[in-house]
Amino acid sequence: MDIQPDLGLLTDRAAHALGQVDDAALAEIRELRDDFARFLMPYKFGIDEINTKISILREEFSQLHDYNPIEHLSSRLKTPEGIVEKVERKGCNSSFEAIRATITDIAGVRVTCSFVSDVYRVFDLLTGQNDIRLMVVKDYIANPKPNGYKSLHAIVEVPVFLSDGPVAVPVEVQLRTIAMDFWASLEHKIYYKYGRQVPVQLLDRLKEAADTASRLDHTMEQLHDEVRGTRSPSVTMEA
Ligand code: 0O2
Repeated sequence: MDIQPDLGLLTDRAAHALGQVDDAALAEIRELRDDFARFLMPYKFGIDEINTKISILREEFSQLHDYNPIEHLSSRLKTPEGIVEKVERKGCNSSFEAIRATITDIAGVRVTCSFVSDVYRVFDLLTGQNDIRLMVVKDYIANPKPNGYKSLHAIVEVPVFLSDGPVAVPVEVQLRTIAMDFWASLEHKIYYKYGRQVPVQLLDRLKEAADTASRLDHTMEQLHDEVRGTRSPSVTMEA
């Protein structure tokens, strides 16, 4: 069955433009759309695999240690527009093969943890699994970006079992604390609001806010350890 676009949903201009497209070109566009959907499918499954692994770690940790190191788990599949923009920015060939080899953040999972030590613990537990291959690590916690951005980034390869055999799918995993996440989401909004030309004063205040967030992370972790009895109190209690 040939599905025709509902021209009633389009503006006159768009309907007119669509009317000029011949059948062969329309068939090519449909084929490209279907190829893109097929290309993206394993990445979606890669996200599912990593989400399952993180969820298992979270639940097991809660049961065994009565403590949950993972506050929040989210994921996203890069949109075709986002992929095309990155292909252009990187100057890479636009064949699916070249994209597969060059763009390693098509599948992305973000893990928000309570404390910095949890970030490294979850990273070790995930990358220590023997079906996971660690490809790249960027430790922006140990080495923050000049703007103050902090997170631990890992590109991991996870096997996805399709009907014609396994494929290794790269997934970008970003691990950060709640404070780092709060900072990064505001910085991202500001960056886009100003079309990437953020005023210097705002950049300075963002850097200050990143330093404040780091101190908060440090203090909260100290308090948490003291309350759990894994660290002696840093203040002397009055008698
Ligand atoms: P999205 O939609 O969040 O995925 P590149 O990927 O080429 O731009 P690189 O060096 O390969 O850069 O990747 P890197 O440094 O590991 O960072 C990629 C992702 O980390 C970004 O994805 C952001 O999600 C996040 N990130 C990196 N630096 C910053 C920063 O300064 N501020 C904020 N808020 N986030 C950052 P994308 O591709 O930008 O988009």
